[in-house]
Amino acid sequence: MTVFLVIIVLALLAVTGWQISKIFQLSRRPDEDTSQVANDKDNKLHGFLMLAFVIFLYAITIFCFWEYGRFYLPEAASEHGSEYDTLMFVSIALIMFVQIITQGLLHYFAFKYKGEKGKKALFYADNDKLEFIWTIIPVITLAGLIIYGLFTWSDIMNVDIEEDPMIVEIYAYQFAWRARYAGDDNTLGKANVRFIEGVNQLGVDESDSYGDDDKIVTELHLPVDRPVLFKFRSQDVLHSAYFPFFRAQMNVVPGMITQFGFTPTITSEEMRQSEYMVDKVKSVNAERRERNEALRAEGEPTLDEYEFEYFLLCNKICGQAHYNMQMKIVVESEEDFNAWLDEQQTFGALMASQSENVDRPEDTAGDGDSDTPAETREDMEEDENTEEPQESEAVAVVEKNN
Ligand SMILES: [Cu+2]
Repeated sequence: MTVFLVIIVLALLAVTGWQISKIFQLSRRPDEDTSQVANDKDNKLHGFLMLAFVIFLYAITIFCFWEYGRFYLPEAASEHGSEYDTLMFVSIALIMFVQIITQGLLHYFAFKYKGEKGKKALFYADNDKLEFIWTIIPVITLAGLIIYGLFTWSDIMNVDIEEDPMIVEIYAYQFAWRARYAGDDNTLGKANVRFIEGVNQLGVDESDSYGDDDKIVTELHLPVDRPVLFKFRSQDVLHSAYFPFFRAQMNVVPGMITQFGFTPTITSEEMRQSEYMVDKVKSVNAERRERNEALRAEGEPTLDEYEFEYFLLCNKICGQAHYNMQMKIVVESEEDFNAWLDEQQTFGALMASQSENVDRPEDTAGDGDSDTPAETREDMEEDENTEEPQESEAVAVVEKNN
């Protein structure tokens, strides 16, 4: 019944609308132009609108640079970073220069040559010289940009092994990072997700003696001015290791090892003292203090004071807690770095402590590692009897079970 009434009301509304439109038609002045063809007045209006639109476009561009320019990253904290920034700047500057001129001309011509009664367009077939000019200039410019980009790319991506870079493994899993230092031999022990068990979170192969002096940590420390070669490995899904301050990013792919090398040039402390960071920290803390007042009024826990740290972030949406997948990076002097690294436990010592704990079953504290997903550990235990595991197969097992 209700449906029927609604249909009747809608039908009556439609009839009313139709009748009203008829009244409007009848009440029109007889001399009014009812033609669908644009007249001079329409063309003039649209010509001005075209001009107004391009002015709006330029105004909003200038506003965005003015208002949001502060969100640009500060000076790059790695050796290749300045090369990268220069390439970015040159490309953007060139594109913007051409864009501003061509967009402006497009709208200006639409305004200048707007339709007018009696005006006729000129028939102009072609002009070889003009066509040659507007083809050859973009070709040369683009070729230059591409060649410049390729040289920069190969410069950044090719790691010079002669420079003896420090080898560090970056291991990703849902939803955290681990770093593994290669130890005194600067060679990482072999690893495979099938070996993940107990405290062996990264699946380091115990039978490979290169792994004994490896050190697994939850915070990445880097000595300033020393080349580092990162080897990336993922336990589960695609992640992306993103080091914004060092202008570096590399996909972390299950079943394969990817790599990226860079040399950090600015220590965490130096970055903290830089003018850019002092201002930034000040403004973040001013905002936090303001928010804290509101939070206190609501009886909610307040926010801590912000202090700058470098971070490694995940830049691939890899699951629910992706947004929080980060690892602190500390860039420090060689001495500080060595002192910190000396304090870290080696993989060999870690495994020895685990077997001691197994001998004394009453304190199996080593297994309480909450960071390794429990289901993954169980999967690994099931697959233990397979010899010579293939990494890709092992990954498939983990993925299937996730
Ligand atoms: Cu991730």
